[in-house]
Amino acid sequence: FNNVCNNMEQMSPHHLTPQGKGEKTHGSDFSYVGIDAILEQMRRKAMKQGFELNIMVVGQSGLGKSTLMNTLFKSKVSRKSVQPNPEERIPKTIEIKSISHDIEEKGVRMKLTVIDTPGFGDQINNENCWQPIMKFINDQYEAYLQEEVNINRKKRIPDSRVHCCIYFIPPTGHCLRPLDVEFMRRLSKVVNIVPVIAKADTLTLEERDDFKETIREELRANGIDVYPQKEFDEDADDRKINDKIREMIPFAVVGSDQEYQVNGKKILGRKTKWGTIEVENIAHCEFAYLRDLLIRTHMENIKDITGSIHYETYRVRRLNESNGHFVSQQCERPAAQPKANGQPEEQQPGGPPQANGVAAPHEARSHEM
Ligand SMILES: Nc1nc2c(ncn2[C@@H]2O[C@H](COP(=O)(O)OP(=O)(O)O)[C@@H](O)[C@H]2O)c(=O)[nH]1
Ligand SMILES: [Mg+2]
Repeated sequence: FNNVCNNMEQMSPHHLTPQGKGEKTHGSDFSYVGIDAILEQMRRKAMKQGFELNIMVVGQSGLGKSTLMNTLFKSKVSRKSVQPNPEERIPKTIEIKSISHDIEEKGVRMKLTVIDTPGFGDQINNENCWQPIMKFINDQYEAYLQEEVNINRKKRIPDSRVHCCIYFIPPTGHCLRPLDVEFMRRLSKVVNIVPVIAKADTLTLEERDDFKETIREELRANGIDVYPQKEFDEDADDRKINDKIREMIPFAVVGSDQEYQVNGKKILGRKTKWGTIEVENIAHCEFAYLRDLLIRTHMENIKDITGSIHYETYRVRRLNESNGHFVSQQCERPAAQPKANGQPEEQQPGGPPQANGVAAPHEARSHEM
């Protein structure tokens, strides 16, 4: 079957007659169309293009953001393939900074970009400290939009949009701070937020569970919709899987980039006087759940929601803005002007046309600049 595919690729287009594959593999079965082969086509395309994911980390300095990202790269997802390069290790962060890693596993390539942000809320007055982060996210949407509306569009638009923002909650064990609420309330409208409890090894198991429950309640009470958002579940299957995740959020994580030997096995862990915390061991902390959500189970969905909900909201609003501008200029001209193609231009009754026929959900998911 693969051989047939390869041969077909080398042929010139006029050789691509319907007999190509169906005839050979299903000689007598005329009802076979070959739809199942589309999966293989998609797989081959995906293998060629590789995958991309942009993750942003936000939280006060010292909460282990940089460490956790190192953990992600060094943990099983990437340990085999990424050469530990001292320059690539993430330094103490003073500005918003992106670092990309190319990871390859079983022939599948992935570009994982981490956007590390400086300590969020480190100042005495933290009013509006979410603004630079909001601006960064919107700037990436804008860059994508500019590429999209460009007459000479690139075949593949470089995607620097933030697909997901991991928000680090300090392990106080009490409740969310007003700052946490404010940040997540605003940012959850423009980006997928995945909250985590940082340095969960500083809480007892009981404190951890209580804190998680409290945070879930507070998110609900403040109307903060973190990823995976209920309203975007597509069917009952989605709902079942995502409900499980929603019951576990926020993940209580521990990060480390130190390797230790435990029972002859190499593990990433934190060695204490009382023993070693294995970060990838789900009996010890929930780092593995976070990694699985981001990469193994929900990566495509995280990117889908970024494109079809968050970016779309931004796009519709921006195009409506410029459309309004365009219409106001148009009103000064006579009613029917011949267009370049000689057809009279139609005036739309009832105000300005929507940029793409979609009503702008302004109130529901407003993007702030
Ligand atoms: N106890 C504990 N310490 C951690 C954890 N993650 C990082 N640290 C330590 O916390 C300090 C700050 O970590 P860093 O990653 O630079 O924090 P950032 O400022 O948020 O990027 C370092 O000394 C880390 O070794 C963790 O999960 N548990
Ligand atoms: Mg840092």
